Amino acid sequence: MLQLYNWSRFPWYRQSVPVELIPLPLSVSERQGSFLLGPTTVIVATGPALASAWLLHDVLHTATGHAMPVVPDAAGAPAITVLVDGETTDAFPSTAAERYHLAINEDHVTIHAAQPAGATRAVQTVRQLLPADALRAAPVLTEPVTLPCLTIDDEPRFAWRGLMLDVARHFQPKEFLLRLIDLAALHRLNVLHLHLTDDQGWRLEVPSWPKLTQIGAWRSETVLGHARDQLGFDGTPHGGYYTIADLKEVVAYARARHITVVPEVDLPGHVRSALAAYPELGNTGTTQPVATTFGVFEQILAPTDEALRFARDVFDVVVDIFDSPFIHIGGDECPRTEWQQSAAARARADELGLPGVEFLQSWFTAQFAQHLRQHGRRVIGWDEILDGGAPDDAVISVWREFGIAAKALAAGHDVIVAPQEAVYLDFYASPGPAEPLHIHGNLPLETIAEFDPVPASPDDRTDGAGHRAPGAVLGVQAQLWTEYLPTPREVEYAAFPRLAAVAEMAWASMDNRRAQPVTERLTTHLTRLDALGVNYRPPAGPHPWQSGGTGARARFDHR
Ligand code: TNX
Repeated sequence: MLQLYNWSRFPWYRQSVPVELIPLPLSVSERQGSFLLGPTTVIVATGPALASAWLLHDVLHTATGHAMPVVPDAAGAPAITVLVDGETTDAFPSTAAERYHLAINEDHVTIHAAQPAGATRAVQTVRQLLPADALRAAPVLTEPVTLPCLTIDDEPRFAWRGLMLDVARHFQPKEFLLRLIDLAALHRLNVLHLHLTDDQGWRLEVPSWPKLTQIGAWRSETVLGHARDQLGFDGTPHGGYYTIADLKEVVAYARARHITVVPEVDLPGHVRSALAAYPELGNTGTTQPVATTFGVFEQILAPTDEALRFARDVFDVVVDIFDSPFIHIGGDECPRTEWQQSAAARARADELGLPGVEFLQSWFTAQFAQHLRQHGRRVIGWDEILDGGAPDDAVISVWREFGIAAKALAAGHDVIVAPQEAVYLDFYASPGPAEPLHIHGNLPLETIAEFDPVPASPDDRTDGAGHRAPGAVLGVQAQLWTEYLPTPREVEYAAFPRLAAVAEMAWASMDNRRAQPVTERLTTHLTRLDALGVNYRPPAGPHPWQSGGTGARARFDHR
């Protein structure tokens, strides 16, 4: 029977397959019938709709092989009309800017959005409504390609829907950043946060401080297996950096998809790569190489005018490259040991009238924030910047635990919810013995699927900071730290499909998520990832012979 009738060859068969969109739109109503993407189809757009229309053109041309020109008037041809009311009025981050309406009828498709960002989100929804094989890099479908008739009205729950990639621990090629932007766009994410500097490598060209990349972008070798196992070193140099032109290209590529690239320069800790290049910026006057192992190091910036000048020079380059209204200054894991041991640091703290050296990080943060404010930008810091007090306008990336979100909100700070227990994709995806080497932890997709990123009582004033109005949850962000994810292959394995569940958390309402759990809607999505060649982790777990990382986890009994 199945051999006689291959139903999947008939377009009308596909219409009866329920659409499985990730993330779930706000509302979907499906109808019978389909719109044919044929050789005479045109895309109608003018003015502020043109950029999204051309994006759609590229998607559909690749999917079908038909040219589908972008024209001002359909002139009777079957048409996809992209209508955008005007230019952007609600600057990022704004959910209103991302609203869209998509209506697919048998004779006509309409995308309508008030602002350009909304129309680009609709294009990504159209991508998911195509058969999965239409996502391949060239047309392979032999049957006519159709879109199912339906109406979607959509708007995200959160304005900040991010993915952080650590390109410092392991340098990731520029081409991979572009691919990741495409994959993020497919999931209607809108932030790529690049962790550009850390102890193990400096990845940002700064012309006035050339040794940052000449020396700081390279390490002699890398620890084998997990750092805590002390298995020795690989003896292989590792490194790389992005030129200013590379990063401008990444920003422009992202901007065309209404994705904001948020740069992070991690200060005043996590700076071994900078200190290897310019030891005079440190507290001890000794030269240490770029770190070859992973963890938290004591070497940090000295609280000097020279260190401030360094930071300002770096941030001046950063604001020239990146159009993000937010600049991440790191601020995590900054031990005070060196400041405590340094007479100069203690003297500086006294001179500044600080109660102790532990307040020097607060002072650094305030200086960075002030400088960036002059450039019209706001700082973001990891939640440690709250210790000793953070500038009022600083946004807090909550990472150590979700509970910190409520405190940061109560103190008046806007918050990005990024806690280890819910969105650290560098954690193990299961406790199974065949998982490739990861950093630690256990974060199954099911946990992500259930997590609600809004604290129960955000204005519960726990720390006496009652004089300010509570901050807002800007949104959610997944983290991909790359200590144990050396190449794009391992990064994709850690990211997918868990990132789909993060995207759903960031976009969809809790009601929709509960009614149609993402865990039950992955099958079609995985065929999309297959078509795109994504090295995702199979939901049933890794093949027992697979060694997807830097070594099979099974060899090391750390779960
Ligand atoms: C903590 S998250 C760090 C990173 C590590 C990560 C590993 C954060 C702000 N700091 O330096 O890569 O844990 O999960």
